[in-house]
Amino acid sequence: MPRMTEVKVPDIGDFKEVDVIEILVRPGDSVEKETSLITVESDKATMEIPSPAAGVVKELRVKLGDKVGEGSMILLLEASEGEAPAPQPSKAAAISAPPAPAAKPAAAPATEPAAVPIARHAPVPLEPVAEVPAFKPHASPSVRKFARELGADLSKLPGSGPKGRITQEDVQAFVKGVMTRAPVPAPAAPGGVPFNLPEWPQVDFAKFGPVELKPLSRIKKLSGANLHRNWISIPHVTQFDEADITELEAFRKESGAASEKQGFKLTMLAFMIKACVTALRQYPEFNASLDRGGENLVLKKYFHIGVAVDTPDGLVVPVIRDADRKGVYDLARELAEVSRLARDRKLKPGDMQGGTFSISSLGGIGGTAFTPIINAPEVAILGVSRSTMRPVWVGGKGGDGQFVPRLMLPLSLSYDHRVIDGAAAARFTSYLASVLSDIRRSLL
Ligand code: CAO
Repeated sequence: MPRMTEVKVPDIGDFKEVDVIEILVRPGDSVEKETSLITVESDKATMEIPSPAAGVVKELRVKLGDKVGEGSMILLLEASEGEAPAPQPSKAAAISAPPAPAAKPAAAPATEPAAVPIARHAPVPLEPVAEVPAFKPHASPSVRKFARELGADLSKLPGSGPKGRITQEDVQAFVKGVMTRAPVPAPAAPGGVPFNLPEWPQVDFAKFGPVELKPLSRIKKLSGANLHRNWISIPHVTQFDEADITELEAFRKESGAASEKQGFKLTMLAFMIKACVTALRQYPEFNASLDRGGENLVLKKYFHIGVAVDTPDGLVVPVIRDADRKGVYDLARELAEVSRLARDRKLKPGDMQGGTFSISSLGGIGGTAFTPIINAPEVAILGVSRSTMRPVWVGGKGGDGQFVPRLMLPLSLSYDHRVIDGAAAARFTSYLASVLSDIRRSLL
């Protein structure tokens, strides 16, 4: 039988109230005994609160910025079978916990009597702030350990956490940046200097009015670093076009009842994926990547389409695999499923890998056009904006044409100009628009 354990803040010495500055686990995470759960900070020290037992985190009872003290609930833990009930740390033990300069909580010797395992549960004080030299980067023990393991020099990292603290995401973004920089030649300015920009303005915003500090989400920090890299290292051009989807929308509405019975919507996006695959088959250089040296194009014979999903934590791009082998109902069902997983934060890293082309649809929200950023190492991304009913001049070059109401869908295709020429991009969007205007073309 699983047993629920209430994990509380142990004795934290003289401090009555400390701030929760990092939450290191999420519901559903499996933790080992001693895995750090949260980091708290007083005006003198930062410390991590380790788990008193192995198990699965069921429910978090703290959030960033909360003030906690001894006995405050941190989380509910479903202890693994065979785990002894977790004793609450005593004051004496917490006080006697040795300051641990290394990130790892002090491991108890195997011979330690079972009755006094408290030292293992005691918070692990980090370097007291007062002792930190001015130049020493500010980071928690686990972040220092993480950086050490990856060989990242903390003194080179800007911290995005409160008071400039370096977070695990900062280290990840830094390492990712270093790893991905090599294959992509940095754009050189005249004189061979990659960038020679003035320093970022340092402004004390609070001088001009009240402000509030809101930390960026983990997803935003990670995707922000990638978006920045892609934006500065790929020469983007965006081709705008529009597709007449009057018939397609009528067909979608007619066909929607069957999917609604099965609990999902037959969305326009499912048809977009289908139409994009048809266009990608016709123009294979859009379903490709540059190789590491930037001298060859790797043409992919599979069609894995990334779809940008807006979540409360930021943008994620799950990948619909083998979209060429799926019908629109299957695509619509899968889209509903990945959007749900994305919003519930349940996507796995593998669900977001292997894409060959991406679609970003803001059509459900609004706007007439935008310039999406290419999801490297892909070479193109299609932005879709809101369709509108508009008068369109139809037929009659000799004066016998007329304006008719048509449902027009705006398309914005950003492409890597190192790989794709403007003419090819215009052909791609024209062809895509023709497929959307007559979806039977995707059968051909
Ligand atoms: N024109 C007009 N209406 C549209 C439309 C379009 N191009 N696309 C969708 N709609 C309508 C839908 O029909 C739906 O209407 P009903 O509620 O009346 O049925 C409504 O807008 C909402 O659609 P949706 O957003 O739920 O579904 P979707 O399949 O269009 O999109 C998803 C799914 C996951 C892509 C979307 O929810 C999403 O997250 N979009 C944001 C992506 C994003 O942030 N991109 C930015 C990247 S660059 O920073």
